[in-house]
Amino acid sequence: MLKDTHVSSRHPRAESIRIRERLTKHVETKVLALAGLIAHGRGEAFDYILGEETTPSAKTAITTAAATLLLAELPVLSVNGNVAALCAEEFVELSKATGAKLEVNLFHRLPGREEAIEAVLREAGAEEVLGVDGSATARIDEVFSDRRTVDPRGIFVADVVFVPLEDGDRTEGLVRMGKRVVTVDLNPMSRTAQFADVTIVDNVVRAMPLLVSEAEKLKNESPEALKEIVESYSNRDALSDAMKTMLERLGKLSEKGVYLEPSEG
Ligand code: PTJ
Repeated sequence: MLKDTHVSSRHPRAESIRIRERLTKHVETKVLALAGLIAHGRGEAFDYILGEETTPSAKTAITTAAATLLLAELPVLSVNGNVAALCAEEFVELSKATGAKLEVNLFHRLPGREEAIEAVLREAGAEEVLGVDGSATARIDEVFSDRRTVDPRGIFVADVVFVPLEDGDRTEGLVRMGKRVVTVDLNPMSRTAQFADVTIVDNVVRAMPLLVSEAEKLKNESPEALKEIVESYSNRDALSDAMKTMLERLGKLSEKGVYLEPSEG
């Protein structure tokens, strides 16, 4: 396991620094692609504007995501470098709570990365990991990156796929294949956020523990009760709420040009 940061917990940005250091160290272990650092920086910028808090509409999306995974016949959680570095334990817990399979699926399939991510998942308690050891032999049509290769026992046949921090090209490909797509993305304008069926606009670090506890809470509910949750949800409204939260926060900040902590704003 990676050591935590040397920065004092009293530093005003201690948590953010701790996450950055974790990601940086995982570049060395090959779990994280270098581009993963850039992707994280983009996410951080949106999180700053959002207020670094889980919004009420993100909470609704989290409940809907849990219900969608629990209703699925063959749910699969797609794991990339960033999410393996940040929340491998929660992915394993979510997989156990919902019966979803874990599949490593990478945008940057560089030598050694699949194995490094599999090791992190196994260390976190995963018993089965798809998409590794040359098992990603199926293809998603019209996806123009390494993400097109998927495991024929996993994403290829899944009815629901959880693809946090995903690129839009494959999200579109999965939707074209008739799958329901659930994502976590701090950018409500990204193609993935726009094309997914359920978009949780939140930091994956905050969203994952909540998603695990929602799945635990809902797993004994009837299919009818779960369907009601899914049917009453509108992803368009969730995206609109996320954009409004950002706009309103920026509106307040811009009145005085002073940064407000989220609780003040
Ligand atoms: O490990 P690999 O090779 O599969 O590559 C993973 C990355 C993330 C590098 C790859 O999928 C990629 O380049 O993704 P994008 O196209 O940059 O999209 C990532 C999205 O996730 C962006 O919209 C970011 O704003 C968002 N994001 C970044 N960090 C977080 C986040 N959303 C939620 N929580 C975060 N911590």
